[in-house]
Amino acid sequence: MDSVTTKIINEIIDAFLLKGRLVYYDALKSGNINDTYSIVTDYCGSPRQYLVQRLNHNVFRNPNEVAENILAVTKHIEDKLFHNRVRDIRRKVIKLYVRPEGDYYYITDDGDYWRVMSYVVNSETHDSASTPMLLRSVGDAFGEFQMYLSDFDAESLNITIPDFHNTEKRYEDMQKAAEEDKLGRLVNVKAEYDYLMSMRSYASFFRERYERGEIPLRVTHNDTKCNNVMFDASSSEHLAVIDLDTVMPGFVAHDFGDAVRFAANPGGEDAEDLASVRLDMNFFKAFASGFVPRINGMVTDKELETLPEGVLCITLELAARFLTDYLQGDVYFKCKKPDHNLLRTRAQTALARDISKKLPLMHEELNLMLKN
Ligand code: GN1
Ligand code: MG
Repeated sequence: MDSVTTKIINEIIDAFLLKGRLVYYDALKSGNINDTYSIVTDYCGSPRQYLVQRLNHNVFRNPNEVAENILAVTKHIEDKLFHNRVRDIRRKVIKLYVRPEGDYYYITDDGDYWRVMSYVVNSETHDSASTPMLLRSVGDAFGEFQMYLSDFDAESLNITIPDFHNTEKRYEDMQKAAEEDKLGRLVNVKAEYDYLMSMRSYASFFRERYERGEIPLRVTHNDTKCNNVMFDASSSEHLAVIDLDTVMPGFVAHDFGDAVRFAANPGGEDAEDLASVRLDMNFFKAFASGFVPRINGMVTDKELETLPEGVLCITLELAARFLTDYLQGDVYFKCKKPDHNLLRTRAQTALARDISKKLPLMHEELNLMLKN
C-alpha cells in the first residue's frame, strides 16, 4: 500500500464514518476514467468491505449532479425490487454512501472528489465474456435495468456529460483534431481516419429517426460493458448493474450496441492482433437472447428494428473518440500501455468494418428471434 493513498483512504474512512480500521486496499484497474479501490476494514474483529472511487473531475464537471442521478436511479430500482419481493436487495443495487453533513464526496486539498459505494461480498465481474451463457446473462441484466427504469422520467436526469453519445459531434471533434494535427500523429491513423469519414453518414442515423418521431429517448446506461454487471461468484446469478455515472436520456440501441461492441469481439477492445478482431455472431445472438426478451413489448418496433445499427454507430463513435484522443495527445482516456489510443483506434476501426459487413446478418438473427 503506498503511503499517499493509504493516507487519503484513511481520511475517507473518517469523512464517511465507515466502520472499522483500514486493513487493506486494492486498486481495480479496468476503468478508463475513474480510479477505483476496494478496501477492507477490521470492525471489532470482522471484515467490512467498501468501494472507494476518485471521480474524474475533468470528465464529470459536476460531481453533485452525478450523485443526484445515481441516487434517483438506485432508489427507483430499489423500490421495484422491494415491490417484487426480491431478496438480498443490497446485492442487486449499489448504494452510494452519504457523509454526516449530507455530502456525497470527500474533497481533498488537491480538489479530488472521492466517494464511497457498497461492495457486494462474494461477487465478481468479467472483463470479457468467456461463454455465450455468461453473455446472455449480461444481456438479461442490462435488459432488466432498462425495464426497471422504463417508467422513470428521463427528463428529470442531469446531463452528466453533454453530447456523450452525440455521434455527429464526436465526428466534428475528430475532424477538427485531424485538421489541427498538433502532434503530427495523423499520418499513423490516416487509413482509420479515412475509413471512419467514409462512414460519416451513419453519425446522424439515430438523431434523424428521433427527429422524425420514430424512436424515443429513454433512460439508458450509456456504458454497457460486460464488466459493469456484477455476478454472484458461487451461483453465477447476475446482481447489480454498476457504473451509473453516465445514466442519462439516450437511445436503447446505443446500450444494446455498446454491449455487443465490447463483449462480442473476441480480440478485445484494444487488440494488437487485428486478425483476432471481429463480431462473433454467436456472442451477438447470446447477448440479444438475454436483452431482447426483456425489452420486447416495452419498446417500439422501430427501436427493435434499429438495434443492429446501434452496434455499428457506437463502434464508429468510440473509434472516433479514441482517434481524437490519440491526435490530441492522450488527454481523456487513461493509457495503460504505449500508444494505447492508437491500438484502440485500430482495433475499433477494424471492428467497425466487420460489423458493417454483418449488418444484414444481425438483422436476420433478430428477425428470427422476434418471430419465435
Ligand atoms: C470509458 O472508464 P470506463 O471503462 O467505465 C468511457 C466509455 C467508453 C469506455 C471504453 C465516461 O468507460 O464511454 O466506452 O471507456 N467512459 C466515459 O472502454 O467516457
Ligand atoms: Mg464507465
